[in-house]
Amino acid sequence: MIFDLQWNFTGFQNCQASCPNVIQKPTVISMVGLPARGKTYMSKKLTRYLNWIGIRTKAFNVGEYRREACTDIYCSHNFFRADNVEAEALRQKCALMAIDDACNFLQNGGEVAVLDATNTTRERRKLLFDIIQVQYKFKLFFVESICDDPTIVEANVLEVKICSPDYIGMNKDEAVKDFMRRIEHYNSMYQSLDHATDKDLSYIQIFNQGERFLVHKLAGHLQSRVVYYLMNIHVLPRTIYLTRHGESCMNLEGRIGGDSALSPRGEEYAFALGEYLEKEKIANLKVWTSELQRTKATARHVDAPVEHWKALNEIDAGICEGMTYEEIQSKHPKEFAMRDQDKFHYRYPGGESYQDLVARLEPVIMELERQENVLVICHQAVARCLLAYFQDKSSEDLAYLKVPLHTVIKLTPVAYGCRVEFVNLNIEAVNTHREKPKNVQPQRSSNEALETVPDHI
Ligand code: BKS
Ligand code: F6P
Repeated sequence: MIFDLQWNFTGFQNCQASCPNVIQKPTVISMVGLPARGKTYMSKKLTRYLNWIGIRTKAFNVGEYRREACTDIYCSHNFFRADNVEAEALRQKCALMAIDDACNFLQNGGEVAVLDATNTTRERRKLLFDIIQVQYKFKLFFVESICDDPTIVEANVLEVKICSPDYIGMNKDEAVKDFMRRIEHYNSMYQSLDHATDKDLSYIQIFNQGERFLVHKLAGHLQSRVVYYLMNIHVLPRTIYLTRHGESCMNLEGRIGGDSALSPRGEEYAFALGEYLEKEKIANLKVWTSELQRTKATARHVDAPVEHWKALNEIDAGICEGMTYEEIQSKHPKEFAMRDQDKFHYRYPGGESYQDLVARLEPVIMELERQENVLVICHQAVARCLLAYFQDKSSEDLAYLKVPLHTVIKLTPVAYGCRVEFVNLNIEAVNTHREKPKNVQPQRSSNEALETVPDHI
């Protein structure tokens, strides 16, 4: 297959948020490792991150193909015995179906496919290489998780494996026992990636949940971003509190942007936020605000060290800063209509788009991944972008997420995702949410509109 201009253009469009000038070949990221090594955890988390930064990514879980293909319910670990010829044929078939779907995805605008399977034999990895790299000419990057600490493996089995559809109706101890035997079957055939044998492959080996890393033949920008991300994540229990500043004076007037002070009710919220966090009794809490006075004032009663991030400042509305939506609609009707058309990509003249905001917030997300308990005090558009990352929301939904004033969003990691609770601190505030209007009319592009019908006429 040849990557012609057509493909390049699509690829360019899809990844422009993260890498405006780089045109990349599609990549398959293939997990490697015994069961209960965090492969699904990494696959899902990486997929969520890459999609959020604007790289079209999808995970393909071979276990799900197996459960689909086996009409009978899962019976036991015996399915995974090395000498179970019939089952092995079925498992091979499922792997091939997943690879096929992954490659189809990449031929139809996808940029990264994550293959979530054990891939623990050299033979299976050779098959992957022959199809993905030789036949399709895609890039192939292996991510191997190696864990020799039994307490880590056990924590994984207890947290995610015994709740799997394979074990519905089985008691907990039996399920654990069965799963441990399943791991043993894989272990009897396991061949780790190896410096001598796999000298031409691109891969990362991760030991004991990121205690140590070995990176081999890193090939390109995407792979280095994947490695950087994996080196920053952790599995420690923690809570992230996300909130907007208390109601501001400009909120009261319905004006966007600016750097106004808190309203009296906003001050009340700042006080209530301090009380709420005191009750939560969070060890080593850190507070991050933007550089705007309304977020700094909202942090005033929280008893924890505060850091100010320029990257957390509200979306820059350019020529519309300080206006109400009504004023924008009357003074810049074309612009106003265009924003309703495609709110995520729309950039205010002289200002920013939500897409710009995601790029600006990427370092904040990376640092949040590294941290433990953090309270982030920010703004409506910024909070939508951060929440979209944690909730795995598409860019179409992102710009319309509901993030009301005077509400704390509590984010706690659970299994493969994140629990989200909205805690309203019961202090009245104006509503700043503007719904997407129904029946949005198709618009011409910005340049066209400006050339033919100038705004001031
Ligand atoms: C529930 N988990 O290396 Cl960079 C419990 N389990 C634990 N071995 C996990 C996932 C869901 C996460 C990782 C991991 C694991 C067993 C593991 C993990 C892997 C790589 C990195 C960080 C964490
Ligand atoms: O209205 C408050 C505010 O934070 C403005 O400063 C900002 O321009 C706006 O919300 C972002 O929300 P939306 O993208 O829905 O206009």
